Amino acid sequence: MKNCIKYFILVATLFSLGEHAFAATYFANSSTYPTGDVPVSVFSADFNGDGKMDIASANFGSDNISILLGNGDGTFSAAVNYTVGIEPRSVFSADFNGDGNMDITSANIGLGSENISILLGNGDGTFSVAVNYVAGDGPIHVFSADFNGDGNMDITSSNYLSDNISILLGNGDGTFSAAVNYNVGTAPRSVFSADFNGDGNIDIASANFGSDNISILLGNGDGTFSVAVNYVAGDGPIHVFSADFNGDGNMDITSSNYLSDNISILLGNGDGTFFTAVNYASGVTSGFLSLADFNKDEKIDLAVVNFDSDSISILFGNNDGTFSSRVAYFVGNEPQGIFSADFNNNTRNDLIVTNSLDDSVSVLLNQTVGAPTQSLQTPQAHTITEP
Ligand SMILES: [Ca+2]
Ligand SMILES: [Ca+2]
Ligand SMILES: [Ca+2]
Ligand SMILES: [Ca+2]
Repeated sequence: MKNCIKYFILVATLFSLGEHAFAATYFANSSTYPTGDVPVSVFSADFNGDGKMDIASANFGSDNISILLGNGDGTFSAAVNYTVGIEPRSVFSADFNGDGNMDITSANIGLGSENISILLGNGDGTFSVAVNYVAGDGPIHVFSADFNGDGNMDITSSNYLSDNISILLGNGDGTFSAAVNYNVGTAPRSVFSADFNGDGNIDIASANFGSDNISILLGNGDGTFSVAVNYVAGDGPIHVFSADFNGDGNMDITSSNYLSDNISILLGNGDGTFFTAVNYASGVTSGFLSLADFNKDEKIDLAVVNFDSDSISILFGNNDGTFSSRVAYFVGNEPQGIFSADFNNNTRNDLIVTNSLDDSVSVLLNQTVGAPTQSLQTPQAHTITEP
């Protein structure tokens, strides 16, 4: 938890560095790699400890995770697959047993599964056989943070069919306590954690596809959470993500809204409450989001996949809570997962996108011209890669 806070302070510091000349940004859709069947979610971390970012995709159609090791130049090794539960819809990485090796978790929504898989990393890019933990009904998304401040990474899942989230507290050895569930809105499609009220306790947000809102659950610091408070978003929110969009030190929220083709920005008041959503057009059937500084102006930007239009949209942030009009890039067929990291070690944030109909991932290398400055990774990546 302390590391999360440290990171958020780092973000605030980077944002305070001031204006930089705008550098034109574009992405080269440089390469595509095969994965398992119907990859719907992707995460990046350094699984083999060589300083080069690797990739994990959750493959809904083949009940496994594909691991593609990065070569550090934007290319990747062929996928190696690991079996998880039935119909994984989400993948996330953190070090669950504190051995310095990145581990993996997936949320498996399939009937007869409805669980969370844990695969411990061996540190060489290989993983143990999955161990599964019961969650609520229809776990569809998974996120990890330290909810009770004991230094062990915990897990939360959004349970699409039981309208709640599960909390599984980590024991620090790669095992987890039984799930405790908290009610949220209808058909929660994703979860995200950050400290929304600045009390040092990690809080949770869920994007509720069925009730068109965002649930906020404030953390008590002991692994328990307050009753959810809901905020209106666009229609059919799929992904919720948090960062400080206006540089006031308060964590803000964004959701991508699948049925209204836009994203919502909800600025945080710093006490766990949020302003009314402001929406920006993002593309047809917007799905998963990734946040990073893509044009190297040290203001956080937003990338989102557009399922039906086979594209992604980038909206550049102005660091005052507003965003530019979208710039679109075509990817493969029916993109679903997206994640930002620097895959070729040039201090620019690249993107990986899963093409669910093509059984592949596309690597989009950031071609921004301009003097290299310090890279700003996504909050998601930083929160989980720090020991
Ligand atoms: Ca690596
Ligand atoms: Ca580990
Ligand atoms: Ca808090
Ligand atoms: Ca803010």
